[in-house]
Amino acid sequence: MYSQPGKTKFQVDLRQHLRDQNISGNLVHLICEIAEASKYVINAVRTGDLGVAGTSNLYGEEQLALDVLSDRIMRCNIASEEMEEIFQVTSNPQGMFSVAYDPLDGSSLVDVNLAVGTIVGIYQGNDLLQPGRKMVGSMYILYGPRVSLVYSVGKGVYEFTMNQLMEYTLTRENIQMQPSGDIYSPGGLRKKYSEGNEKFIRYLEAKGSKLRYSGGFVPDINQILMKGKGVFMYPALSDAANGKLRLLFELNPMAFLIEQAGGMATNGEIPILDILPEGLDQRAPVYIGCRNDVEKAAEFLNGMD
Ligand code: FDP
Repeated sequence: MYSQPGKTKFQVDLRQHLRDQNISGNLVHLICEIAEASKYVINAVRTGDLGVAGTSNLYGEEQLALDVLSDRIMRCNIASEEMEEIFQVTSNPQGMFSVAYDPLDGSSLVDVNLAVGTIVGIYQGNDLLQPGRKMVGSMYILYGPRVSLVYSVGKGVYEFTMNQLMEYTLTRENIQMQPSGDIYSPGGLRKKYSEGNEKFIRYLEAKGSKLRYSGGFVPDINQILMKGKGVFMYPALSDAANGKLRLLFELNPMAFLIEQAGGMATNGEIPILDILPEGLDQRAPVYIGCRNDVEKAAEFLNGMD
């Protein structure tokens, strides 16, 4: 399919690639719609006003104007952490999807001109309160010096990069993680870490891992995934038993991608993708990245090391 005359594999566009994946036309359509929305989001990020909108989301967080704007752009048909209702895509009764998305994760970083992203999890049917393993696909879009879209529908992980015509073209296929790595991204205040977490950090430092933390979940995960090595953690803190990151809108989509790439994601006890969510706003501690590093984290947490 990539050998058509005049086309190198780097010129394969997202729609064409998706059509070759043997997935439903509705899912192709949905992913392409989200990709389309991201073009308006990056335009807003690049040119937008940085003022505060003065509204707050379900969790009492103040939204920046860009969050609101990005949410409006993505909202059509989709459920979001910025909104109370669950929206579903109902393109036809046989092909109904529910979508959980974070339109502009790490939006406070826009103020200091660091990378941000959109995170998306896609479920068949109208129920979002299912373990992440039930997702039919997930993706993120990273708004950095370049815009990239990384997705999986359970058939490997692919990266597309936006070209000068604002089209997404294939840049990496079947992305795979190494068994262990030498990068670590630790979220949260270290003085609030448990002893197990503290030991895990000391273990990573002793084995020569470098600290790489931007404070944006999408760029931090993207670095680990594209380099194929490293571990990101946002553990339970002494004053936040479930850490900070949200299961539906942040952790599940990333766990789906990382598992597809041969990595692992756990809350320290069970895989992130096996957690049964009780509410849309549920949070969980997370250790995600190279398999051996994530396993090691669980060992330290459970006092086995
Ligand atoms: P932000 O608060 O800037 O929106 O969940 C949001 C998030 O950023 C993630 O993108 C990021 O990984 C994490 O929070 C950073 O939290 P800390 O500042 O506590 O490390």
